[in-house]
Amino acid sequence: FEKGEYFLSELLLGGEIFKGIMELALPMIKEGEGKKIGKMVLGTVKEDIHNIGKDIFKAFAEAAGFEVIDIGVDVPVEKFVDAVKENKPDLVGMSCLITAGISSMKKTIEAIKQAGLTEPKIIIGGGRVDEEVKEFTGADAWADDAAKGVRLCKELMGVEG
Ligand code: B12
Repeated sequence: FEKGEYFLSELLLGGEIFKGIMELALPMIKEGEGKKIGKMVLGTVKEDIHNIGKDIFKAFAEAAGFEVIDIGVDVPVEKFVDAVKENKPDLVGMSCLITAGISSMKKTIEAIKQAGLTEPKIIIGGGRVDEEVKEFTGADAWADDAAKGVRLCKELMGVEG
């Protein structure tokens, strides 16, 4: 879409098709799986409504054996904190594609820590994240692609493979 080789509408439709395929494929991928390797609360941060990348990462994480509690897009700080309190996840995943979302991530991470919820490791992802944003926000890891994100989640959990 940025090089003009395909259009936004095709990306959006592609995202919907991917979602539909994963609904059919995930139960088959998960067949015969052992126990879950970890639990993750995942959402796109406040100010940001992009969901395509989050949903792709979620599908990759579920296929790898994570239980993912998806709390949606434009997620306020308090909703993240409440979801962490309620679900006691091993990991918190935050997706961010717009610059305004960077300060949302920082505020959310600070609020989670201030609430005494220091157990879960925090991974940020999406087009607007890099090492500098990781340092600024206080996250434990960052990834701008889903496969790398899942690898890092396993590393953060101390899981092999
Ligand atoms: C599609 C799109 C939209 C769609 C969103 C549809 C939807 N349902 O998500 C629509 C048209 C609605 C939209 C709206 C807007 N958009 Co928009 N959008 C895009 C676009 C073209 C593609 C994003 C996308 O889906 N990429 C494909 C996915 C698969 O990639 P991804 O998100 O990076 O995800 C991958 C990885 O990052 C990773 N990942 C993602 N999340 C996570 C989370 C974790 C934890 C991990 C580990 C990994 C991970 O896994 C994914 C697969 O590998 C980008 C351009 C770009 N270059 O990104 C602009 C872009 C993000 N949008 C932009 C803007 C400005 C907006 C608007 C503000 C426009 C406006 N003025 O209204 C609004 C947003 C309003 C808001 N408050 O959020 C800007 C942001 C600029 C900035 N620096 O802030 C961009 C960069 C376009 C640009 N070049 O200006 N947008």
